[in-house]
Amino acid sequence: MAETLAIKADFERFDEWTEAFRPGNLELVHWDDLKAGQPLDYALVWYPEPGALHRHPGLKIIFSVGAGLDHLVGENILPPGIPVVRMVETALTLGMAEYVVYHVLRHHRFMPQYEQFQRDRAWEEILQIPANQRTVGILGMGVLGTACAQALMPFGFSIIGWSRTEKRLEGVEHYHGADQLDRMISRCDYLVCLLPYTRATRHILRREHLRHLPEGAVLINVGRGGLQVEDDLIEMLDSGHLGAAVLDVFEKEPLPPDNPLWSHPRVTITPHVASMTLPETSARHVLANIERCRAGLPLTHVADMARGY
Ligand code: NDP
Ligand code: OXD
Repeated sequence: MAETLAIKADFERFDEWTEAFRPGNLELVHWDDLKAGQPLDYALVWYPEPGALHRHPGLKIIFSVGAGLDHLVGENILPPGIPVVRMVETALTLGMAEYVVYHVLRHHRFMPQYEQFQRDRAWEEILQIPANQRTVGILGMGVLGTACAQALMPFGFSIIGWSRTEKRLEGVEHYHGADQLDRMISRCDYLVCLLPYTRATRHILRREHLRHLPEGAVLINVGRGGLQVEDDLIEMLDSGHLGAAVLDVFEKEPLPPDNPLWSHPRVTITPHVASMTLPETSARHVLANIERCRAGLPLTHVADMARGY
């Protein structure tokens, strides 16, 4: 009998998910069609309700639809003892690299200023700064941070990274641990945040750390909204210490219409779309792990839920 995979994800694309999982010899079930107590082998989920994953005996793996796992944190969300596998897939990785390169280059080439000049019909030049005189810092040198660093390298920027543990990546100067954070931040003309949201990283983008940025630096937060303190960002943007902010994620999503960030002249807002999980490529990642499970091999990209990522 075929094993069962239930999906609680982007239901508008359920047909696409079904097609993508065809090679897996699985019975695919839409989460809303599950019967009470129906046994399940695998679940692919985004924001499951408390208790929902406990109601189905037999679960072998819980797959997160996203790279981030904060949607799985909370009372009674995860049944104990079942491995959680993070989403690591090519479309998600490439999409993030595109977004970050685009916004770094947009600011590096003064496009917000030139767009204003155009609106003003002003023929004005700003002296271009060579990329090798600018530093891009990446907080979180995991799968996505590393891909962004590699995508930025050909332009010649100096790239520095920060993570929890020590790392080596050719072309990147590395910092790690809380003690080295402010030193790393003090060098960044562009600061990209690709940290997961955990107890240790909550509100890490606050004045206490961001005040170390060089005057006029640009912040790009694509990690999670809970990493930033919005009031601190607004104050630092108003004072000019922060030259601009590109924010894809917010503590409250959707961002409420009365949030002052919407109309701040130096803020670019996107609605948590820096990158997206695509059924075709993510099904390959899920199926590869299901094959490993069937073969009794260790799974890849298993989350450490005690650490939070
Ligand atoms: P990874 O788990 O591969 O990488 C996380 C990185 O953060 C690691 O380098 C890790 O350090 C570092 N880190 C974690 N905690 C700390 C800490 N306390 N201090 C210093 N460094 C820390 O995750 P991904 O790269 O796959 O994804 C990163 C995040 O991006 C996701 O958690 C999600 O929130 C966000 N995301 C946002 C999307 C969007 O559309 N806006 C899309 C996809 C993801 P170490 O390597 O030493 O463990
Ligand atoms: C993710 C996201 O975590 O899309 O993958 O935010």
